Amino acid sequence: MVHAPSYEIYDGERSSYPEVPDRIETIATVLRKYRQHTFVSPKQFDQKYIEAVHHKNYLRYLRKRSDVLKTDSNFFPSYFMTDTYAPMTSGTFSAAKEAADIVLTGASFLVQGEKLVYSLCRPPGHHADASSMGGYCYINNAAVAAQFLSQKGRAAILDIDYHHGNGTQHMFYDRSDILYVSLHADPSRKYPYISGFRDEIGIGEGKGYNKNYSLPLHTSGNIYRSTLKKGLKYIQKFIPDFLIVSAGFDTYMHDPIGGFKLEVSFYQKIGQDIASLSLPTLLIQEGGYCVKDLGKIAEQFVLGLEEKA
Ligand code: Q9C
Ligand code: ZN
Repeated sequence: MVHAPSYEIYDGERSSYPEVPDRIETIATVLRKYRQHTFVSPKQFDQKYIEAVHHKNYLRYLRKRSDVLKTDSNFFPSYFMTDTYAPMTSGTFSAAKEAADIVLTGASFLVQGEKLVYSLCRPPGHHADASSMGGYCYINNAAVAAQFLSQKGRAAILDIDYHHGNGTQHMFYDRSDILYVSLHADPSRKYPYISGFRDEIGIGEGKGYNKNYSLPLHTSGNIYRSTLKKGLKYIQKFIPDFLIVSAGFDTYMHDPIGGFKLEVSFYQKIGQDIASLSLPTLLIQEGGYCVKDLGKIAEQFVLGLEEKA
C-alpha cells in the first residue's frame, strides 16, 4: 500500500500506472475463501539474502532515495534504472524489501518440506537487475528466492509473465546451477525489447541453462500450451529440487497491457501442467493488470496446481 506510483512515462507522456495495490487484495480475497489455504505473514530476513543478487550500492540508493521522497511524489531516477516505467515513491524501498521478505518466507517453507507456496507480493521483480530498476520492478524477488534455494538444492525458474524477465535471465546467465526458462511475447515487439530472444541460451558455464520461448503477440491457448509443455520438459531434464514460478497474469485475454488470448479457465490447465512435474513449487506474483479478473485467474491457477500436487 505504501508503494503506489500515480503514473509512468511512456513516449514522453504521463500514462496511468497499472501496477496497483488492489491487484494483491483482489487475489487474496478469492484465495481466502478456501479453508485448506493457510495465510501466513512474512518474516523479516537479513538484507544479506538480497545482497546475494543485488549490488549493495543499488540497495543503499533505493533505501536512501525512498527515505527523502515526500509522500505522493513520483521520482524518476537518472541512475540505476533501465526505463521510465519504475518511478520511486517514499514507500518504494520498504515495499520492495517486504516483497523480498514474502518470497524468502515462502522459500523457507519449501526448505521445510512444504510442497506448494504462493508468495503473493508486489511490487513485482523480474525486470530488476543487479543494480537497476525497470518495468514496475525494484528488487528481483524470483532471483532472491532462487539464490536462497540454490544453497539447498537445484533451483529452476519458470517465468510465465507476458514479458520476458530480463533481470532474472541476466543475473543467472553464466550459471549452470540455476535454470531459467521463460515464455513471453516477442521482444522485438513488446517490452523489454532488448532481451528474451530464442538465441539467448546462456554463456560460459551457463550455456544451455537459459531457455527463451518467445511467442507471437496474439498467441492463444493451443500454441501456448504446447510451448509450455516443451518448457516443462526442459525443466524436467535439469532434475531440479525446487521450482520457482514467476507467475504473471498479463497473458490474460483482457489484460490492458498484454496481448495473448488466454481465457480464465485456461489458467487451471497451466496449473495442472506445472503440477505434473511434482516439484516443491514456489509461486511468485509478477505482473497481471486486469484487476477485475485477477482473483478468478489466480483461483483457477491454484486449483490446477492443487489437483495433482
Ligand atoms: N504503457 C511487469 O509485467 N510497458 N512489467 C510500458 C505501456 C512496461 C511490465 C509501456 C511493461 C512492464 C512486471
Ligand atoms: Zn509482465
